[in-house]
Amino acid sequence: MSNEVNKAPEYGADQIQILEGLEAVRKRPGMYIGSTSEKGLHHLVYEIVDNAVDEALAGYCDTIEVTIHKNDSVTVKDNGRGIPVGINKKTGTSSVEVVFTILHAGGKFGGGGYKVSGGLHGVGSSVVNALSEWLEVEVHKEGFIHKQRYERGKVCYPLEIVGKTEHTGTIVTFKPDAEVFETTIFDYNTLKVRLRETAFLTAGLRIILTDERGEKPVTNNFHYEGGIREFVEYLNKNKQPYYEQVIYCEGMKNNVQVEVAFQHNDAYNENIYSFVNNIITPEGGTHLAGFKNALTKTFNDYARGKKLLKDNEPNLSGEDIREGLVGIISIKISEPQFEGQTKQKLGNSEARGAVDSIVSEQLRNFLEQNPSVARAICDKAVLAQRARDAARKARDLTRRKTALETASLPGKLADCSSKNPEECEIYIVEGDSAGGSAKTARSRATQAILPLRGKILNVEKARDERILANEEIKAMITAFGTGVREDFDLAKLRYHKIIIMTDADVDGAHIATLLLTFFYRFMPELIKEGHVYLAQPPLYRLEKNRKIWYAYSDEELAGILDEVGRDQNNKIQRYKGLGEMDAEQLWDTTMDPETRILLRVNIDEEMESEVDLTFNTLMGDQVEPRRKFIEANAKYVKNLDI
Ligand code: 0RA
Repeated sequence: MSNEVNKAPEYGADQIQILEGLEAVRKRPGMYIGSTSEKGLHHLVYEIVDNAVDEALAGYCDTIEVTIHKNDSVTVKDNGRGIPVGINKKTGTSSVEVVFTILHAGGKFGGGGYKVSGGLHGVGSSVVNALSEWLEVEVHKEGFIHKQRYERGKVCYPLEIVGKTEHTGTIVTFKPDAEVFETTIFDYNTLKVRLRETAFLTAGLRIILTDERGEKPVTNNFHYEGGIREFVEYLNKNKQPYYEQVIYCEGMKNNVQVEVAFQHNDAYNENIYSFVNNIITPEGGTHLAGFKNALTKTFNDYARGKKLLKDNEPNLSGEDIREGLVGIISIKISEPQFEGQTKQKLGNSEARGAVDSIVSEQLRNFLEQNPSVARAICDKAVLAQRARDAARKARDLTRRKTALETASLPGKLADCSSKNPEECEIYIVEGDSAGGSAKTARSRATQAILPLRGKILNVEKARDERILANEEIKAMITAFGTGVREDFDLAKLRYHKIIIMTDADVDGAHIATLLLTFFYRFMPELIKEGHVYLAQPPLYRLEKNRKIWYAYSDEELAGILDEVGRDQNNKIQRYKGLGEMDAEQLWDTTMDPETRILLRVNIDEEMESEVDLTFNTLMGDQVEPRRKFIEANAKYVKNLDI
């Protein structure tokens, strides 16, 4: 055994500073991992995984195993070279200890010090350590197993040798500190979505996720030799691709490593996800701008050169070319700069040039070599251009018309009397009869009712001009007051709560999904800012000895029956729809702000690619995934009114 490794810990000046560093993390965890909510909790896992991914990017690791244990601790195991175990000259401790106890500059969310993948190992490990009840690291390296344990960031014993090994790699197990986090229970699906994404972004890397908490372990194995090409195929799996190949460009320029993959499908919306150092950039930035510019320019040049666009015809717009486009842009850059209010937008100008020039050159070659694909995309763009022209003309017409009619509110809307949007809510109600009851039941001052007839148009399957001509959709847009897409203005929102109230059955769930899809595609800010809710009508009414109970699930009904006794005095009614409730019942169970249950719909920006996929899965014919989605994406909020 080496003496070096077994030196007693020294609590010199450096050590004290170290403890103060990790104390700072414990005092203001949000600064280092964003938040102490469920989101921050999951970030702990990503921090450790990202270090192992760096080892994979360096070419030394091909498998990462992530395991959630029964006691809510998590193990991340990689087969890389292992964190160096030698003594660090500056601190006199092992490098492993340095990695886990010294706070590296800035911290991921603290002022500007963003993390860099591909080179700077170990950033973030100390933050995870500081925020864990305990953390154990095992390094397999140079024939030995080296181990160290920490509790709330403090070293329990110096790195010690605990056995022999023939392998190399790093195994980190940690238990998040319940004193720090609002919850310490990991959500399998959240980790699954993120780790699948990480695997797509790192071609060839295998990530195995296992959950040991249930009766039987559950496991997922992510491994994509095709990398982001397979990511595009995955995102397009529920759609009809417009041509067979996924178009792929890669290269390195100005110290920016660029990878782009895309493919059109026969739908109308565009879905491009951009990443910097494997981290999603929900607001895009220079890399995305470079890609869009290259695409627009290259296709216009090609279409002109091949006379697919006549001299007197205008250029295709970027939007025309991107209709139905699914794409991934992944760049690696050593010093990313993030801008914008949420620091989610890439600002480095060299990224724009690098992506633009690599995509322009390689796409031009691709189009020359694949004329039938090139032709198909150009034809699609020309069609999109014509449709957009027609839509513009139609919109101009309606704008002029509404100007004359002074933009009147829809006739079916029973508006509330208050003009203060913060206290106003609008119920979007399935069916005229339920709409009638809701109008009678409502609190007129603050609750508006908009009944919808039948199913609304599926916006996944129609072009904008048809969608915006649809009566139900027009009624919602006018009632909300915000406008849509680039005209959207949240400040004009007339109701701060938009509440979808549909029957508690399969059709109701379908209508709710159609509405959510419409909001998501045309006014996503409504959902992101937390203005959209689902009402929860009861499933059962129980009457016994002139007393009444309502149950919102089978379990709840069973609970109530256990309490009141199961005998023939029970009168149980199962509601098949809102229409079966009279106004008073509807008020008591579903609309009274004092007692109702609302589910707030939220979208995690980090999960957007999955949300998008879910939306088009949901638009298929299966009912079960649709219900599950709605349940998973809406969080219970009771008596939201402050
Ligand atoms: C620095 C240098 C070397 C490896 C690592 C860091 C390393 C860090 C982590 C974190 C998680 N897994 C990791 N695997 C490796 C190279 C050491 C050498 O050259 O032997």
